[in-house]
Amino acid sequence: MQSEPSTDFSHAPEGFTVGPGYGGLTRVLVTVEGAEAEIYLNGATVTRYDVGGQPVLFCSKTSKYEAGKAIRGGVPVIFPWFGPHPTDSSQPQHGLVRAADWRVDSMRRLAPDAAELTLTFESSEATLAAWPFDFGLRYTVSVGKRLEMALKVTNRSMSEIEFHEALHTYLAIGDVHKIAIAGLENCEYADKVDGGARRRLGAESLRLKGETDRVFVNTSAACRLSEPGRPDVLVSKEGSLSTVVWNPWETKAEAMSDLAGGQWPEMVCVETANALENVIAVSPGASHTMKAIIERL
Ligand code: TA6
Repeated sequence: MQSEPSTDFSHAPEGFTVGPGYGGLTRVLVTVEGAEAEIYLNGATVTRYDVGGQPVLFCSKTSKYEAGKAIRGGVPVIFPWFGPHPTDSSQPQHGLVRAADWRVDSMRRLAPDAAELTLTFESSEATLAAWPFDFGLRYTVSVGKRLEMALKVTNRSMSEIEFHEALHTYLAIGDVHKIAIAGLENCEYADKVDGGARRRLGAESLRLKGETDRVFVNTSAACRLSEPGRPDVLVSKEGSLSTVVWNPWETKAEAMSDLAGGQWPEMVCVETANALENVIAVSPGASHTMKAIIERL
């Protein structure tokens, strides 16, 4: 059963401002000492996380902000399938919730430099028509010196559920040609730029030299993103065995109306995920939590 949506935000704790953002979509602005974040209820998308006034996340200047449309950038939430639906091409790419309307469960000020927003999403007739299982999602976004995002999936159906998921994190960078990503050395990956061919990264950090779309499997390692002249960013995780690295490069990016305009070198996705063989199975009544932690070092 869906509870009534929280729509009265007049008593939001200090540091939270709820109101219309781009496109009139409801946006929660969270401001704490040293950091600020914006979260849209459309898709529960964290679109901005700044530390000391500097953006850690990338969000496209040409993103759509429309109910029911995915926001291009920040951290879209992907569940219960990753990428195209495995058997039904009429289903939306990347699952059912990244453009859905989420609800505010709670807003908590924990300390002068820390605050926490929890959003929820429940299965409905619409989701059951696409994926025949009852579920509840609880998504907690903690804003402070680190950005922590925890997605808890509870199985409310009578049988086991299996799913994929991702926190499709777009990181802000200066130039994709100059970055290195450490942490995936010797990991196996599916190369989606080459039909999903299985490969293994060598003993070196990952450097991007062209379109990159790799699903690294069986890895719980943190990734450290570095670029000359900028502070490193650490992406660590819990409850996740896949890490996806994506940049569409010029030709594909310029063909995407919500990413065009030469912005593609300023982003790289390092995604905390469970994809491919890292499927998650949850018994009736049980839950699984996946957490991504983003920290500028
Ligand atoms: O996570 C990488 C990926 O699955 C790519 O294959 C890619 O096309 C991307 O996500 C973006 O997908 P979207 O549906 O947002 O255009």
